[in-house]
Amino acid sequence: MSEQIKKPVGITETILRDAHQSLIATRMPTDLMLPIVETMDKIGYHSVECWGGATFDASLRFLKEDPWERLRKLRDGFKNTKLQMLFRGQNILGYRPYADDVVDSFVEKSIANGIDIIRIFDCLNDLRNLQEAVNATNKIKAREGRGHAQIALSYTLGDAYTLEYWVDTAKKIEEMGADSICIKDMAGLLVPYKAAELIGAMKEATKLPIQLHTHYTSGVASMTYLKAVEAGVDVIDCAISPFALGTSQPATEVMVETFKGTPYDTGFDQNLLAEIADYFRPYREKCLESGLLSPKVLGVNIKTLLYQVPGGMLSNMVSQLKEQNAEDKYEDVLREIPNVRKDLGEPPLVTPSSQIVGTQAVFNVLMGERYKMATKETKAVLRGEYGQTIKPMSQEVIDKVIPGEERITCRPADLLENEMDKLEAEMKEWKQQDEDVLSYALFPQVAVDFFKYRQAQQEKVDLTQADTKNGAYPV
Ligand SMILES: [Mn+2]
Repeated sequence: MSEQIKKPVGITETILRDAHQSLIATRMPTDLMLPIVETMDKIGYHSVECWGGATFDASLRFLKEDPWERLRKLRDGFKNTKLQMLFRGQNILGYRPYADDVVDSFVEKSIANGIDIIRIFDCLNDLRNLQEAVNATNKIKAREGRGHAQIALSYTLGDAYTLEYWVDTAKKIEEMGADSICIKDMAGLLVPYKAAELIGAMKEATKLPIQLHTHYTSGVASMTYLKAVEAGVDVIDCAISPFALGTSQPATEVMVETFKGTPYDTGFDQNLLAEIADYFRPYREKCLESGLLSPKVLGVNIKTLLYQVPGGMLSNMVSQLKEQNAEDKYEDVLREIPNVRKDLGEPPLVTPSSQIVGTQAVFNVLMGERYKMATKETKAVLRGEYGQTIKPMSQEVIDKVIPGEERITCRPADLLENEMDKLEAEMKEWKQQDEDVLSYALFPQVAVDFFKYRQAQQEKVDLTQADTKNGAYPV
C-alpha cells in the first residue's frame, strides 16, 4: 500500500446543515454555530455544508433569524474553508418551479454572501431543471473566480435506474459544464458493493470529481463509504460524531481513522476533531433531554431498505395519519407509495417529489379509492410542470386526474415569465436588503411574518436609543 499513489479522500462536514436537519429538524441556531467555527476552519475539510432549503425555512419560520445574516457570519468565520449549499434546481430552496431570473438572482446572492460550492439537484433528475443554476454559477465564476457548480443525482432504485442510466447521466452532466458530480443518496439505499460498482463505472465515464452523500438510516453507510473510496470516490459527506449516525451521516472521526495510514489518509488532526465533538456533545444531550432529538432516529431503520422511503418522508406520513386518526393505515400507505411512484413515472423520492408521492399515497388509502382526490402537486406532476420523469406516467391516472388537460413536454421554466419585478413590488414595504426579495420569493408567508418580527425588534431597539428630546430617531 505504501507504494501506491496518495489520494487523500476529501470530507465535507455536514454538522451545520444536513446533520441537524436530519436529527433535530434543522433547529440549530447561528449562535450555537459561531463559537466553534474557528476550530472547524483549521481541520482542512473539503467544504462545510451550511445552507439549504430546510435551514433557510427553519431560520425564518422557527428561529426568527435572517438566513442571509447567518451565511454572512459563517463566511466571516471560515477564512480557509469552502462553504457549501444545497439547491433544488429550478425550485431553488422552495417547493415550486421558479422563473430563470429568480434562479439567477439567488445563485448570485448566495455566492456574494459567501457560498463557494452549490450542490444542485432536481427531484426528478431532469437535467433541464439544473441547467439555469449551473449557467448562473459558471457566469459568476468566469467573472469573479468564485463559485463551483456541483450537480447532484438523486439516487434511487427501480427498473429504469440501471448502471447505464447513471453512467450516461454522468456524461451529460460533464457536457452541461458542471464542476463536479454528487451521488445524493437521501434514504441510505446505496449498499457497499453496489457503491463500488457505481463509483467505478462513473469514474471511468467522467473526469469530473465525484462526491458521495448518504445517510446512516439503513445502517450501511460507513461500509458504503469504504467501498466507494476504494473505488475512487473523491469526497464523502460526514458529520461530527455527536450528530452522526441514525438518519444523519457517518461520523467524521470514524472515517478519518478508517483511512489513516492508507493512500486515502485525510491527514486530519483527531485532537482538533475531538475539540469539535466536545463542543457539540452537550448540545446533543440538551436536545435529547428536550425531546428535540428522539432516540428513535438514532437506530437502524431497516424499513428504509424494504420500502425505499427516506426517513423524513416516513415521519411526515406518520404525522399526516395521526392528524386523521388513521395510524392503523400505516402499512397500507407504505404499500401504496411504490404504486403512486410508478403512476408518476418512477421518480426518486426527494423533496419535493417525496412529499407529493407520500401525500397522494395517504389520500389514496384514506379515501378508499385511488385518485378519488388528487393534490394540486400531483396534478402538476402529471401535467409535466415539474419536468420529465424517467418512465412514462400512467395514462389511466392521467385520464382520471386531469382529463382532457394539456400536458407539457418542454423545460417547465420556459413557460414561466420573469418574476423578480413582480415579487419585489409585492413585498417592497418590507425590503431592507436585496436578499429580502428572495426570501419572500421562496417562502412568501413565512418571510412576511419574519419581516414583521424583524421590524418590531428594530423598533423596540430604536426606541430605547431614540433621542426623544430632539425628536431624532435612528433610521
Ligand atoms: Mn441528505
